[in-house]
Formats: sequence, C-alpha cells, structure tokens
Amino acid sequence: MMTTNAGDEPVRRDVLVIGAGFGGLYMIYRLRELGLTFEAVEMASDVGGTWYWNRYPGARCDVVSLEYSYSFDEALQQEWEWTERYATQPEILRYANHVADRFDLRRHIRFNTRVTKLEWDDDRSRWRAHTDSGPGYDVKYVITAVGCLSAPKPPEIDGVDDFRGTTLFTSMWPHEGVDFTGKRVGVIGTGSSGVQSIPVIAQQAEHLTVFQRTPVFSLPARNAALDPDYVAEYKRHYAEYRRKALEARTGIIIERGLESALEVAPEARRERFESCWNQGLFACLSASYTDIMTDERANTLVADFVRSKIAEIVHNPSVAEDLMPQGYPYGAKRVCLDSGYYDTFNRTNVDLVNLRREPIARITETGIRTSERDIPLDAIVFATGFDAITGPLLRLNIRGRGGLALEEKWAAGPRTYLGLQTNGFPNLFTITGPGSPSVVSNMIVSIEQHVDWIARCLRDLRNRGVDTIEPDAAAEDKWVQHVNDVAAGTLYPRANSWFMGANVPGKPRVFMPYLGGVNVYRETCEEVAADNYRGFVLGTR
Ligand code: N01
Repeated sequence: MMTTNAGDEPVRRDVLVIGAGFGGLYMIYRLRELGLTFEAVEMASDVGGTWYWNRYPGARCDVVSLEYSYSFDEALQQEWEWTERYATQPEILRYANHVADRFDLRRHIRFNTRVTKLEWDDDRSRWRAHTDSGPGYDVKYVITAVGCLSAPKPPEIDGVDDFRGTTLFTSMWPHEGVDFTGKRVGVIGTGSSGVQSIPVIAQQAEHLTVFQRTPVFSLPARNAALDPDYVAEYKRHYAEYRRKALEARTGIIIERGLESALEVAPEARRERFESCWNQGLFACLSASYTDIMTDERANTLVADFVRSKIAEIVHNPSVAEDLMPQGYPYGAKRVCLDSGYYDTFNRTNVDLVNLRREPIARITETGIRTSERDIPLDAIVFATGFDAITGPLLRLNIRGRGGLALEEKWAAGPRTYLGLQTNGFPNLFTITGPGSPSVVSNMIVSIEQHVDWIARCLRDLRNRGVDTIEPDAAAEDKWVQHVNDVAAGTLYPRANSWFMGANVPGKPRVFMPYLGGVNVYRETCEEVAADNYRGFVLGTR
C-alpha cells in the first residue's frame, strides 16, 4: 500500500519505480509478486506515460494493436477488445487505465510527483530520491521506467513566447482538446507526430501551413476497424503469435526477405515493394530484402520507390518534390505510418513551407516570419520532437558513486551494460535504456522482457544475500563497443536522427539503441543471468 511520511522524512522502501507508463505498470505488477516493499512515482496525474501526454489529433500507435499490448496475462489479452488495427491514443490510454484497475496497481503510485535528484549513498549502499512535492525516498534499488520519448525538446526558435495566438506542443496536448475551426494553423515538424496530426488538423482548420525542415518517408497505415472474426481467430492462437514476436528481430511479426534486393529482377522487386506499400506495416519495406538497411544501393531502390509514390499522390509537382526525402537512407530516420498525409497537400487549404529554402527567422506576435515573408497564424503547433532516450534519464539528475553525475559519465554518449545498468551507479536499473533494442523494437515486447529480467535479478540477489549489483567496467566497455559495431554495420548512423542524438544541439552523436535484434538480445540477457550475472559485480556489505 502506498504511504507517505509526514514532514521531510524520506519514505523507506526496498525499491522505487520512476514512471507509470507501460514499463512502470508492469514493473509494479512483478514487484508485488516478489514481496519487496516498493513505491512508484509518476509526474503526470494518471497512468499511461507517452499515451497520457501525446493527445494530439490523429495520435495512434503504429504497431498493430493485437501486438502492441501486454502478453503477461492470458485473461487480459483474451478479454480486452481492440477496435482498430492501429489503436488511437484514447483507446491505448483506456487500456493502460484498465490494466492499472484490473491489477489494482494505482494504489502503489504517487502521482503528480517528479523526481528532482537521485543520490547514491556509498556508506549505506542506498539511493536517496528527492521529489518536487512531498517526501523523498530512501531505497535500496531504483528502477527507471521513464520511457525513451518523454522529454520534449525545446523548439530552438526565437520568439516562441512573443506569439499572442495559441501555442501547442504535440507532446503536451491539452486534455480538453483544441477546436481549430475557422483558424489559421501552422504545424512545425514532420516526424511521426506531425505526420499523424497534419491530416486531421487540415480537415478542421480554415487554413494549415506545414513548416517542413526534413521530409520523412511515410507509408499508408491502411488502418481499419478490426474484424471480430479475425480477432477471435487471432486470439485462439495468441500464444503462438506472441512467441513469433519474441523470435522476431524487432518484436514485431513481419515476413523478412531472404534475398538481396540487388539480385532479384526489377519486376519482382517492384511487386514486393508494392505489396509492402499495400500492407501498411512500417517495417515491411526495410525487411523486404536482406540488405535494405545495410547496402546503400539496395536502400536507394526503396527510397526511389517511396519517392515515386509521393509523385503519384501529390498533384503539384513542386510540392511533391519538396515532400521527397533526399540525402539520407530510407529507414535511418524513423519511418512514419500515416492516414492520408501526402494527400493532405492536395487540399486547397494546405500549404507547405520548405524550410530548407525558406528558413524560419523567428516567431512574431502574429505568426511565423520566414526568410521571405510573414505568415499570419492563430495557432502554432510544435511537433518538434524529443531529447530522446537519454533525455528522460539525465533530467532525473542522477549522482552515482563518489557523487559522479550521470551527465558527466555520459558526456560522450550513453554507456551501459545491456542497456540495463551503468558502471558507477549501483542498484539502478533502466527499463528500455540506451544500449537496448527499445525504440527499434515493439516497445511493449522490450518492456516485458526488461521487467521480467529485472524482477528475476532482484529475486536472485535477495536469495543470494547480495546487496549491490553494477556492471563491471570492462563488460560495459565491451557492450558499448558491440552496440556501436552493430550500428556501424548498417545505414542507420547516416541520418541526422534522434536515434543518433542529432536533433538536439550539442548532444553527442552516438547511435543509442541496440540493433542486434530483440531475439538475440533476449538470449544474451538470459545467458548473462544464468551465468551468475556475468559482467556484473555482485557486492555484499
Ligand atoms: O519527433 P521527430 P516526433 N525548426 O523528432 C522538426 C515516436 N512517435 O514527435 O528532422 C524546424 O521525429 C524536425 O525536423 P528535422 C516515434 O518513434 C510514435 O514527430 O530535425 N523544424 C522533425 O521534422 C517518433 O519517431 C508515434 O530537420 C524542427 C520534427 O520537428 C518519435 O516518437 C507517434 C525544429 C520532429 O520530429 C518522435 O516523433 C508520434 C526547428 N527548430 C511519435 N526542431 C506512433 O506510434 C525540430 N523540427 C505512430
């Protein structure tokens, strides 16, 4: 039961969980089985994490609902009814709330509470957590479940505060919604959030101006209502589908090509690409042949195919040209799944501003000033992204052994062992941290795997009377090298993506997720645990 102490006395527990999104909720569920004392804190006023905050119009998942859901409870997966192939944000948030209620998780969570500092006390081998309201915590273990895309990036444009119209961020959308009827709206940013919100805003607004710096590759989602017979059949074989997802590289069931794109006849290749375009699965094209993400020539074939589709859909050739991504490999920036994105630019109430030709000079009281003109607006939507993966961790202000700051240790990029822990910061676990598959996988598959591993680890430590666990420096170095080597063997590092930290000025350019595959990664984690936590130092006081 969640309790808080009176006054400033820290609450003493075995474990503190930070975050009550999908990672935090499942961690709570597992911790309760272990019989450890614990509590969770969440900065929002309710559960759901990314799905609590990102309520912009058109927000939905781009992994199919039947796969983007927990597998840990058979009754839950049988009884929960998804209504669409790709669930909307409100439906996913209802699901998170349902899980919290069904398993009675809410009573372990202190809401509206942000962790402001975490300090390791070497003498006591415990963490002290400070919060922005109420007492802090004195705990043996900290488990961060803060997500990878939860620290919005400032827009880095002059004059944001001068604007007298409505300023909105996709990552912090008002709960009551926004009515754009009769309004002149500007959207800055064309990543997943922009690509999803632009078609919906265009339908409501009097006029929409899209400010695009880098065009993205986007595929039609082919979203539709789920057929009850299909769902019933799928659920009859749920265990098999879950197993297939675990065995897949991305934790998403997808048919992977076994040939090189360069070795097949152009007609057969075109057919394969067309089939992917029609399937509405974002990983389909990159998995269509073995070398799409490793050979520039193979990659260009896909990129040309998508560019040809843009040319087919968008009527105005110069707008189509502006929407075509150039200069970076297909898939190296996160591919989007859309519902009518390119078509939206055929509407008479939508304009595209190519910021490569006409950069934003500043935001004024009445709109956006580019290098060429003033564009008057009633509302500006910032779909400008996140300080991804490390941002949510670094803002916890973590101090490890000897007071070492995590930002200092990670000054040249994140360093972890298996993405689970970092040397010098004992008993601190990270769910879907840098160096794990995280954002290049089905997040829920990766979350379940990490939570299960951490729960098993905590049980083993208790049974063996171990007080501290942290990676051995050499094992960590080796893992970081491995993560870098795997990325270097692909085309991913060749784009200025948030995977690389390239969207945040001054952030080190390192490919942060592990690209070795969730299947291979899971086996590695299992082997490490079975081999007496190989590469970790287990300490007793
Ligand atoms: O953020 P982004 P996002 N001036 O970083 C532009 C997940 N997600 O919130 O590319 C002008 O992708 C920036 O331009 P550039 C998903 O993993 C999932 O859209 O830096 N433009 C870019 O166009 C996704 O990848 C779902 O040149 C500026 C855009 O803003 C991740 O979250 C839905 C700018 C930011 O795109 C992040 O997506 C939504 C500036 N100063 C999100 N600063 C689904 O499940 C930035 N930009 C479907």
